[in-house]
Amino acid sequence: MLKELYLPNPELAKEARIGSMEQYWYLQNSAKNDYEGFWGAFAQKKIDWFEPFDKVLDESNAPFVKWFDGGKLNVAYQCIDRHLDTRKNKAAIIFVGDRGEEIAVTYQELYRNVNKFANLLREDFGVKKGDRVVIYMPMILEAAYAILACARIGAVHSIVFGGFSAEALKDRILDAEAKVVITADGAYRKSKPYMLKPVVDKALEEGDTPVEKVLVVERNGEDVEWVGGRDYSYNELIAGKGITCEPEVMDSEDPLFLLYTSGSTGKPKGVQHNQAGYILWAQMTMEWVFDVKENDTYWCTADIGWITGHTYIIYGPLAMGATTVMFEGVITYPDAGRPWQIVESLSVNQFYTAPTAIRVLHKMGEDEPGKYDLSSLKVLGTVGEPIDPTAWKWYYEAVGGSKCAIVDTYWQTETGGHIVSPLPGATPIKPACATLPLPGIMAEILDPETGEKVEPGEGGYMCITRPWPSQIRNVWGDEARYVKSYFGDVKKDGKPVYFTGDGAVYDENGYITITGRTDDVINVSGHRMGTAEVEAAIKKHENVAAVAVVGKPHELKGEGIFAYVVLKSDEGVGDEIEEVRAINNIIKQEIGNIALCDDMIFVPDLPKTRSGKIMRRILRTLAKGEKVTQDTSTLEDPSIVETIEVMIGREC
Ligand code: 6R9
Repeated sequence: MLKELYLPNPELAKEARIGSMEQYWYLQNSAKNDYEGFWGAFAQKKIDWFEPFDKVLDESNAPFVKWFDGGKLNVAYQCIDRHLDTRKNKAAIIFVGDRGEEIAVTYQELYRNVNKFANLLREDFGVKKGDRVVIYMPMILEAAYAILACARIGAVHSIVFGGFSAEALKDRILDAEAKVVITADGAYRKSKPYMLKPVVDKALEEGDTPVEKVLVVERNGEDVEWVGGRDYSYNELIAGKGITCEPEVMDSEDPLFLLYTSGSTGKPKGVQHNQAGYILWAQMTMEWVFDVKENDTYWCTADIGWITGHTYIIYGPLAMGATTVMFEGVITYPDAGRPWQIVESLSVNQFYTAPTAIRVLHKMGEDEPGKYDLSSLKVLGTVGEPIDPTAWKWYYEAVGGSKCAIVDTYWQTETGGHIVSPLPGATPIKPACATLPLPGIMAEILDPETGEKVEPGEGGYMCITRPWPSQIRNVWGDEARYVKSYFGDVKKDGKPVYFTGDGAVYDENGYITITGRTDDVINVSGHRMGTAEVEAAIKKHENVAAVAVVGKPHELKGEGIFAYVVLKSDEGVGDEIEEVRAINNIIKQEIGNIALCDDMIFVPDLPKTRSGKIMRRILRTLAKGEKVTQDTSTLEDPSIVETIEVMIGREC
C-alpha cells in the first residue's frame, strides 16, 4: 500500500518544533509511559495560571472527566494580556474584508477592543460568569472581540453560523437559554450587502424567549428594525467604555463555549468545551501542526461558526501569540485567484482550508496559483472531510510548489483540536492520509465487536482510548446523551472508549486513513448534517408522508444530500418541480441553505424492514446509481428496491 511518501522538507525540519520522527516517538512514548506527567508538564509550561492546578486528570466519574482541577486562569488573558510584554505592537489579527479592505489589529489594540466589549456586556447588559451569549455574526473583527469578551468575563458563548435560518437559530437560543444575542445588521458578500438582524428578529418573534437584549454591530448600514428596550447599537454603546477590564478568574473546568453540531439522531447537540484543557490543546496543536514562527502570517479560511474557526482562527493562534488572518469574503470572488492574491500580498506562511474549497479552486482556477508569488508558504492544511488524491496533488504541486508540508488534519467539534495529523517537520506524508495520532492522543482504530486494534487493511472504528484535555465535556443539559452518543458503541478491555463516528483503516506503516462516517451523518462541503434534521424539516411539508435522506458522492461538495420522498397524495400536486421547490423552501427556513437537497426523488414507498427500519444502506447504493447487491429478503416489500432502481435509472 505504501506507494508515495513525501519526506519533510529539510528546511522545515531544521527549524520545526518537532523536527524528526524520533522526536515524535519520544513524545508519544513519554505520554504512553506517564500520561499525567506528560500533560501536567505541558499545562504548567504553556498556560499562564492565576493559581496552579492540584490534579492533572480526574477520571473518577468517567466519562465525565476533569483536567487540571483546582487551576485558575482566564482564556482571554492567555490569548491577549500575556503577550503584551513582548508583542504589543505585533499584528494579532489581520482582517481582510469582502470589499478588499485590510485592517491589522495589534495585540494592544485587541486588548483594548476586547476590554471595551467586555465592559459593555458586563455594565450595560449585566452579563455575568456562566451566562450564555449567542453570537450570530459575519466574519468581522467585532466577532473576534465578542468571543474574547465573553471569555474575559466568563460568559459561555454559543456561536451560530451566519448561514443558519431563524428556526435553527431559535432552537439553539432556546437550548442554551441564552440571555443575550450579539449580531450585526448584516455584512457584505461578493461586494453586496446581506442581512442578519432580520433573522434574529424572526428567531425571537414568537413564543417565550430567554433573550433579554440584542447587541447589533452596524456593519453595512442597511435599514433594520429596532425593538425598543431589547435592541442596542454596539457602535453607540462602545464609545464610552473603559479600556481596562478585570478578567474573571475561571476554574479549569468552567464552561468556555457551546457549539451545536449534528449527530445521527435528533436535534443538534450543544457540544460543551471547558477552559484549560481546550485552550492548552488549541495552543499546542497550533504550535506543532502549523509550526507557526514568531514572524509568520497564518491564515485559516474557515468561518467562526464552525469549530475550525473557533480553534484555528481565534483561540489557537492568539493563545500562541501568532498573527491570524480573518477573511470576510468568498474565496472565489472576484475570481478563483483571490486566495493566492491574499497569500502573496500578506506573505502568508501557513494556509488552512477544506477539501471542498480546494476542489472548487482547482476546478475554477487550475492555473491561478501560478500567477502569484506563493513562495512564502510553508505549511498547507486541510480539514473537514477526506481529501481525494487529485485535489491533494494539485494542492501540493500547484499551490505548495512541491515544497510545502500538507497537514491533513483529522478532528471534530467534539475533539476541540487536531487528533490525527502529520507534523510538518517530521512526518513523511502520504497523499490523502491523516497519518498518525498527535503526541499525547491515544487514537486507535478498533474492531467494534471485540474492542481489539484492527490489522492493517481491515476497516474499523476510529476511537480515542484515553481522555484528552480538549475533549467534549458534556452535551449541554443532557448528560445521558453525552454518554450514549460517544461512549456507547465501543469497549476496549471492557471499558467504554470515545468513538468518533468515523471509520478508518491502517496501512502497514500504521498510518491512519479516515474513510468517513459510519453513522447517518452526511458531510456536505465539510459541514456535518444529520439526516434526522433534514428529514424532520422535509416532514413539515403537509403533503409528505415519509422521507429518507442519504449522502451521495458529489464532485465538489464531497457529499450531497439525496432525498427520497413519499407523498401523501398525488392529488393537487402540480408539477414535481414545484413540489421540490416548496420542500427546499421549508429546508431553507428550518435549517438554512447548506441543507438544501441536491437530488430529490418522489417514490411510492421506502425500503423498510418488517420492523419498520428504513434501510439506508440500500438507499445509499441506489443514490449512487449502483446495482443493489445487499440482501433484500428481510424487507417488508423487496419489490420497492427495483421500482426505485428503475425510477432513478430513468431520471439519469
Ligand atoms: C473539524 C471538523 C467532523 C467530521 C469528522 C469526519 C470529518 C474532519 C477530516 C475528516 C477525513 C479529515 N473530518 N476532518 N474526515 N479527513 N482530515 O470538521 O469538525 O464539523 O465536527 O466535523 O468531519 O467525519 O467526524 P466537524
